[in-house]
Amino acid sequence: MRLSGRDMCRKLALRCICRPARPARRYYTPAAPSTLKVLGTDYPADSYTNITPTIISKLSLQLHRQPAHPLGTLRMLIESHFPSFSHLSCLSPIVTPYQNFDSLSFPADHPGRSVTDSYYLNKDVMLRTHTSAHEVETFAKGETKWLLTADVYRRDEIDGSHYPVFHQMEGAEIFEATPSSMKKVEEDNEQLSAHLERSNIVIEDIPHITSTNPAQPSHDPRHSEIIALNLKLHLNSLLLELFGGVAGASKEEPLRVRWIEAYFPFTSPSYEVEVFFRGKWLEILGCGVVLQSTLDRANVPSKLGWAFGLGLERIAMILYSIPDIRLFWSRDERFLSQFTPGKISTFKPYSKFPACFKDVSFWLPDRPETQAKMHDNDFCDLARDVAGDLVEDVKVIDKFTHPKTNRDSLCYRINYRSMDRSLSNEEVNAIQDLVISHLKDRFGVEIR
Ligand code: FA5
Ligand code: MG
Repeated sequence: MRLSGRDMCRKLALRCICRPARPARRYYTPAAPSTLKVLGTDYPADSYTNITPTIISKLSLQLHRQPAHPLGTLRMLIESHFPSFSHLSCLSPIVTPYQNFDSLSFPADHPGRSVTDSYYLNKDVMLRTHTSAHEVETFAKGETKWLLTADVYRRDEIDGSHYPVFHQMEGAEIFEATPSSMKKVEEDNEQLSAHLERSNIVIEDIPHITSTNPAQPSHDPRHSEIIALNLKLHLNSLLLELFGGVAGASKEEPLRVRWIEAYFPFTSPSYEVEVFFRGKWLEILGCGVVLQSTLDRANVPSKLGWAFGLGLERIAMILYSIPDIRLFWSRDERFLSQFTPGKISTFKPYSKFPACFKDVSFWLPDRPETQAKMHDNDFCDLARDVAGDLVEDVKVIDKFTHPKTNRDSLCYRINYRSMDRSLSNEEVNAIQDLVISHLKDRFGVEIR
């Protein structure tokens, strides 16, 4: 059965912008200082503050700006595919909820706003959860075609393809909504189509506009079609350039790309793109025709255009055969010395060290109905904060409510594995003890 973008996100347990609403309530207040210093500035803490020392330590690393790092090379390769675009990559990750959500027409009750999903310095300042947070300011600066690469932050589950920090590249182009300018876009479309027809790529396309993925009321539907086609053609050519050489795109096995109808609060029509790689469809980007209200807010109401946001780790994991998302953060010379600027090479694993799992079962304290329970993301954040990148994944393995006392019990399994060395059982026990003591302090749980 074909899954919709939303089902696919659920199936893959991806944190997705189209996920249904979850209340923005929190359950504990960590013993936080009254101010916190982040990137040299002091911020007053409040009940929203949930950024952790582990996350703060990532803010200045800027992996996408290190030329030999796979993320740096990938950024440069994509930038060279769009030579006439402005290339931006130095914007601070600290933004306002207005930039991240309101400027993009997110509804007030969108789940992404909640402290369980996003990192807040305080209620007025947060870490961007996507590069789209900079759309309005970039269009307002007068940029009409641009790429913007940056680190983004989401509270999420922990496994081999999810990390609380990852990198996105936003791309956008806007045009005057006049017949002559639209004619130029159509000419561009013809050239791009001719190039793609000569290439070994199979594209499963969908109609640009449908009743469930409509053109915006303020747009001439013919203009919307032209813009959506231009977006698709640009992205198909990019994917062909990136994956064509590696994804088995031979005569026998062409590159397979599929377009899926999607929903984002800030584009319509909207799409997601998946690439078939090693037997699986992998979602690598979201995109669409920019909502006119975004362009109005940026003071360019006479324009219309497209935008996309792609996940750099997802693409780099395929191109370099990097098996675990934590590796991108490794400082180990055996990782870093494998890469040269501007060149994609296959990662050679320097042996996989043994894993060691530990379970922790506990009763949650009784809480009035009105208070939120501890969220899985709270547990993941705590584990990551105590044990850093030694945590490979975290799973809930048991959950039940006692039939008589009505108390909730949870059991989490933490899988520990170092990327660089073997861990001793004593070392892991000591870390697990620390996780348990933080769990008791922060959430008042009773260990079983
Ligand atoms: C967005 O973030 C939108 N801002 C994309 C967009 C831009 C839509 C412009 C329309 C116009 P989404 O949450 O699906 O959408 O993330 C986009 C891409 O980031 C995903 O396709 C995926 O490649 C990558 N991504 C998302 N979550 C993660 C994660 N936890 N780890 C690694 N990569 C991720
Ligand atoms: Mg998505």
